[in-house]
Amino acid sequence: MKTEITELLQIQYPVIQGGMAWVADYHLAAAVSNAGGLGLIGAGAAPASFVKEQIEKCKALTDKPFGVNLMLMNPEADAIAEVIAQSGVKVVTTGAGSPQKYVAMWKEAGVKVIPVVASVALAKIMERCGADAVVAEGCESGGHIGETTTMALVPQVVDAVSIPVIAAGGIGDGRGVAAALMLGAKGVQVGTRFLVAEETNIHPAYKERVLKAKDIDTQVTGRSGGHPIRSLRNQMTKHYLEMEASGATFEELESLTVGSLRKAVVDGDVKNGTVMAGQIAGLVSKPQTCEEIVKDLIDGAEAVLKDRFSEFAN
Ligand code: TUI
Repeated sequence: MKTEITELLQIQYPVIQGGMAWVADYHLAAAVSNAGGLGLIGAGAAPASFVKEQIEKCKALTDKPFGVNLMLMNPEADAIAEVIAQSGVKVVTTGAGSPQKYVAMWKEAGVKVIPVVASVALAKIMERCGADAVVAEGCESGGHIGETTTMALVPQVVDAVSIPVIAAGGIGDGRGVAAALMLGAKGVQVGTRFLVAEETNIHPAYKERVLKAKDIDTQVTGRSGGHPIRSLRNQMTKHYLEMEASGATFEELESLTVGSLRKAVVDGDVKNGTVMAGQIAGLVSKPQTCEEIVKDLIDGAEAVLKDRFSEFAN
């Protein structure tokens, strides 16, 4: 499947793995890249030295292009941005803010810059400052989200910019990939389905929660503080939402979530930790290798595009 994104990134299929904090390590990134998509190392809240190490380890596992996701609220964001520019990484994606101040440095180093945006406004700013593409991420996604759904966001971003748009949020199989292409996207970013990949090194209890999740099992905490986070419903989200409704302070709410993603991903505490996952978790029902997942996304999209076309053509 050839698109502007496969051409831009020199990859076989227009499938980008989400840069999930604590989850997306070099094993996962290399496996997705080796499967023909674009794997990402998620810098999350990690220090720059850790990210540098991950990049070197990823290079040892794959000759294909891979990228790094820089979460802009990371206290070492400046240092990580420099590591990305200096270490021969081919692609950077960013989240939870505007990467404007790093774009010139990355472009000079030959890194393709793909900011994740949740609004038309930020997409236009990113295009103006030289981004090569944007990921338009709808609020079906897990983790830190915006306000607009993928179905509404993607075509509006596609109309607003002339760089290629990658759709994210709620895409978990070939039907989602086909729908994204119909909305004008030139590629997809998939997170939740890769949570349960065999190459994903997270606690088995986290994978189990994703595999068992139903359509209505995610909740959004933190709307009151302006940093909404989507995760699977548990004791933590219940307690958080009760406290939020009763007008708890920012500090009181913070005390519930400091270190809580690590608690779920590493320790497997899926009751008190934050089990970030998107609304498509209900569709994710079996663990598979990254190769199987990428193949299913692409074969599924091609099949449904052919089928639906013949169904509606007359
Ligand atoms: O970044 C994400 N998803 C994430 S980051 C993350 S790690 C984290 N952990 C705890 C608290 C906060 C973060 C988990 N999931 N997706 C991309 C994304 N970016 N979604 C929404 C945005 C966004 C939101 C506001 C981008 C920019 C923005 O404002 C830009 C501005 O004007 O500053």
